[in-house]
Formats: sequence, C-alpha cells, structure tokens
Amino acid sequence: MVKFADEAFVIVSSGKGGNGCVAFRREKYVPMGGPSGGDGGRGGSIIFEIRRNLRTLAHVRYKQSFKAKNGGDGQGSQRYGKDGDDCIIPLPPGCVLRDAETGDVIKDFGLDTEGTFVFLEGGNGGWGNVHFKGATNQAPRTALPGKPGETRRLRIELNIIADIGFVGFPNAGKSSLLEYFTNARPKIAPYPFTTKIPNLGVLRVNEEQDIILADIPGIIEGASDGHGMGIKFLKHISRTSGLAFLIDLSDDDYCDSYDKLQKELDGFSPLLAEKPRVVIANKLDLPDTRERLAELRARYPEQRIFGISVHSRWGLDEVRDAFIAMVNDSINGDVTDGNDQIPDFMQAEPEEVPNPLPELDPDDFGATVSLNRKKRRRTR
Ligand SMILES: Nc1nc2c(ncn2[C@@H]2O[C@H](COP(=O)(O)OP(=O)(O)OP(=O)(O)O)[C@@H](O)[C@H]2O)c(=O)[nH]1
Ligand SMILES: [Mg+2]
Repeated sequence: MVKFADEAFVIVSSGKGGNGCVAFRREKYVPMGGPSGGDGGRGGSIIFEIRRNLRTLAHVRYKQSFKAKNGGDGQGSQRYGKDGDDCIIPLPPGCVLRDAETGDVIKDFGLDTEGTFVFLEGGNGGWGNVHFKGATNQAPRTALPGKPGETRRLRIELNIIADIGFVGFPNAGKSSLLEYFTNARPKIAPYPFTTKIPNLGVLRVNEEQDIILADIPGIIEGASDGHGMGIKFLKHISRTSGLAFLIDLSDDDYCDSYDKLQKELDGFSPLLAEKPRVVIANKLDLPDTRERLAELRARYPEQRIFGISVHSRWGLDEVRDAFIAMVNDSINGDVTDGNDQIPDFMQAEPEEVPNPLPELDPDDFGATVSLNRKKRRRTR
C-alpha cells in the first residue's frame, strides 16, 4: 500500500538557560549593600504549531535545523536575564512526529487544523547570588549556571490530502492544467488514458498557503461499472474540498460530459458527488468552441462555467481564484464536505489491472507527487 506521503528530517534544539550573576550592591551611603546578582533568563522552547493553510513539509525540509534562542545571563542590580525566544515550527494538518532514531511516535496531530505542541522546553535560567544570602553568608559568591537546552532529531511525516481533484473525460486537459498551475510534470499526450496514476502538485497561493491539486486518470461513461480505468482512483479525491470538472470543448460529447461525469461520481459515492465544484471548459483556442461554450452555459445556467485554453493561457487566473475561494470556503466551514465520514487518508493501492489496458504494470501504481512550490507567476 503506497500512501501519498511527505517526510522531513529535522534537528531541533531548545535554548540554554542564562547564567545567574554574582554581583553586589555598591551605592553611595549604602554600606554592605548585599548580593544583587540577578537570575539568568529561561531558554526558548521548541514549539510545533499547526497551520491549516499549509499543505506540505517543503518549508521544514528546506531549513532542517531549528534552534530556540538562549536565555540572557543575569546582571547586577538584580536585573534578570531576558528569556530566550521560542522557536515555532509551523506544520500542516495531518503530521506525525517521530523520533528519528527509534521511530517512536512522539506526537500524532491527527487532522487537527489548529493547536500547538511544546516539544522541548528551554533550560531554566541559573540563580543569581541574591538567592544565596543567608544568616551565615551575607556575601555569597555563588550563582548557578543556566540549564542546558536539549537537542533531538525528528522525523516528520505527513499524509497528503489533495484540496482539489480534477475529473474529466480522457484527453480533456487535466494533466495540462496541473502542469500549468504547479511544478508537477505529468505526461501529456493527445490520446486517452495518458495518465494512469494520480499526479499531485502544489499550487502556491502565497507564503502562507498552498493548495494541492490532484490530477487523476480520465473517467469514461460506464467507468463505475469498470469501463476504461474504472473509478477506483476517485478515492484519491474523496477528501478534497472540491472538484474541478474539465470539459473538452473540441469533443463532440461536450454538452453531455458534465452529466455523464456526475453519474459516474454518483456511482462511486454520494459524498463525492455532492462536493462543491468548478466547471472548466477547455481548448477555447480551437475552432467553433466559443459557440459550444455559449451552448454549455445556456444548458447549465445555475453553474458558473469557466472558459479557458491551457495552450493559449486564457482564463486561467479566474480559475486559480475560483480554486482558492473553494478551498477557503471549505476551511472556513461554509461547506460541509462530509470528510469526517470518509475513514482513511487517500491511498493508492495496487489493484487488479483494468481489462482494456493489460500492459499496465502493477508496480507502476502509486502516485507522482511534486511538492516543490512553483514560483508565483507575475500577474499583470
Ligand atoms: N488545443 C488545445 N489542446 C489542449 C489544450 N489543453 C490540453 N490540450 C491537449 O489535449 C491533449 C490531452 O491533454 P492532457 O493534459 O494529457 O489530458 P488529460 O485530461 O490529462 O488526459 P488523460 O490523462 O488521458 O485523462 C494533449 O495533446 C494536450 O496538448 C488546450 O487548451 N488547447
Ligand atoms: Mg492526464
């Protein structure tokens, strides 16, 4: 069983506590002012924080080593050292922290979309000599050093959930759209069933937000009865926030494909069939497609239908905005997506090879996952 997973190894260190200080009060008219060395500050802690907009571990893989700040040393006049700043490591929902050496689970965040976890506390600051004053020792020359921080090596695992799943007949341009929006480089070819395993790619919205797009194999009429590549791939997009229906305007079936696709989704699961969606009509660069788009819009007046051409780069900014809006609506709870009723993370399992495609290699199953963030295009 192959999971779509991302993994990162990191070294984390909490901060050392600051040292206590030995000092005496020296002031005019105050003879024998006594000890006045302040305590050291606390070292910073290592804290993991779930950020619901994050989707990958790209940011931690890139940095690898995380250190909280050391506490400041205590000073004279009973001045205490400054506490060291904590180091906050943002993580996407769905992470598991493990000890890198033993593999033991340290923390499983489940699907929590918020929350923090203090993993390593910083070292305590040492006492300054003010603490050591006693009846018999009026001028203590003792202060304690700060406690050291701790360093651990961790493995962070993430089960990836796609945000938006592409559904469409073979050849509609699903992989082309994924290639445009993300760093994924799926195979694109002018024949059906080019895509045999799902491809995931990351659409970068901004520093804070990524959206994972899933391009799955084409669906044909009767797929729910096992025709073509079947519909088992739909489980990869069962937990998404929404779907993108791709319709090929150069295909003579352009007018019926939406209903046909919807029927196949119904055959898989009503939860999937009810997901929010955007409808995208592609290949507007080809002849007669504008009329076809108008016809399609007339047929589904309640549905917003985006006309695009991936080749000519038409209409793609609007689609991007619609993707972001759909994901944000789902994050903000405007939509009940029924995800809690679908038991497991999406998984790619080797299953029996579909009949019309006997050359499919079962070892080939799984998914291509391209987690690099694509540099944002300059929008004019
Ligand atoms: N003219 C035109 N051709 C396009 C456009 N977008 C994609 N294509 C072509 O359509 C063909 C199919 O594109 P893919 O992206 O492989 O389609 P797909 O939906 O992933 O197909 P499957 O993987 O077989 O399901 C390729 O030859 C693309 O070059 C477009 O906007 N205009
Ligand atoms: Mg494809």
